Amino acid sequence: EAVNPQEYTALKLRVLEWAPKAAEALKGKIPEGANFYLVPATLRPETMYGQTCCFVGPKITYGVFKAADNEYYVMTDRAARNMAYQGIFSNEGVIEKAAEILGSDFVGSLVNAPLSVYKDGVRVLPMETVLPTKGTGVVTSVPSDSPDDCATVADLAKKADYYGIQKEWAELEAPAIIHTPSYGDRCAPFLVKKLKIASPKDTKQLEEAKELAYKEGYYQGTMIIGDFKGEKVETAKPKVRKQLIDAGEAFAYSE
Ligand code: A2H
Repeated sequence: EAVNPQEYTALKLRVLEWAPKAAEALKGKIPEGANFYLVPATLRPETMYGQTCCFVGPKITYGVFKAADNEYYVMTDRAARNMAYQGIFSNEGVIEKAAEILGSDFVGSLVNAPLSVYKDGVRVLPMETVLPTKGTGVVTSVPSDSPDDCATVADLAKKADYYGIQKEWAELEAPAIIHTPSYGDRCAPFLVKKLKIASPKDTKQLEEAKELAYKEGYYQGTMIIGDFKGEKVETAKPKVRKQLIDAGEAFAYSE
C-alpha cells in the first residue's frame, strides 16, 4: 500500500440497460425508478472524453449500495466501507447493501459515460486484471491513453466469442485526447506496439508502458479535445475534474 493517499476521481456511469443476468439478480430488491451507477476510480479525469467501455473483474463479486434516495452505486464491499467512512453516502455512514452481483453477470450492460464522445453509452466488458483491492474494482476504459485498457480491448475483440461479448463492443474507435511530442496523439497504442505488448498478461512491459505514458502525457501533453483544448494536461486536469464534480457526475474518493 502506498504511504501517500491516492486521490481518485470516482465517476458516475449511469446504467441505461442491464444485462439480463444482472436484471434478474436485482429483481424485487430495489425500489422502482431507482438510478444505478457503476463507479470507476480514475487518476486521469482529463482523459474521460476517450471512454469506449467500462471494465469489471468477471470473477469479482460486487455490491449494489444505496448512496442516496433513489441512487445506488455498484462497487466492491471494500470501496463501500471507505466511502461510508469518507461521508460520501447520505445515510450517515450506514452501509446498505441491496444486492450482490458477480462481475461476469454485468457484462453487456449499457452505461452512460460522462464526457465520452460515445453519447449513446458504452458497454460493460470483462477485464481479468482488475484488482479487487484497488479503487472501486470498476475501471473505465480509455484505450487511447491507458496501455492496460488498450491491450485489454484488443484481446477482447480477438476473443469475443470466448468472452461471450459482441466484437463491436470492444472495437469502438478510440478518439485522440492528448497530443504528446514523443508518442503522437494516442500514446497507448503507440507504446503497446513499440514495446511489443501482445496481451494483457505482458505485465512487465505494460508496467513500463504505463510509466512512460503517464510521464509523457502529464508533463508534455496538450489537450486536443473538450473545453480545455490547447491547454497543457497539467493545467487541464484539475479543471476537467472540477467540471465533472460540479455537474454531479463525479466525486472525490481517496484511499
Ligand atoms: B486509470 P493506481 Cl487514461 N484494478 O484511469 C486495476 N486497475 C485499476 C483499478 C483496479 N481495481 N482501479 C483503477 N485502476 C486503473 C484512466 C487511466 C488510468 C488512463 C491512463 C492510466 C491510468 C482510464 N483507465 O492508470 O495503482 C485506473 O486507470 C495508470 C496507473 O492507483 C486508474 O486510473 O496508480 C489507475 O489504474 C489507478 O492506479
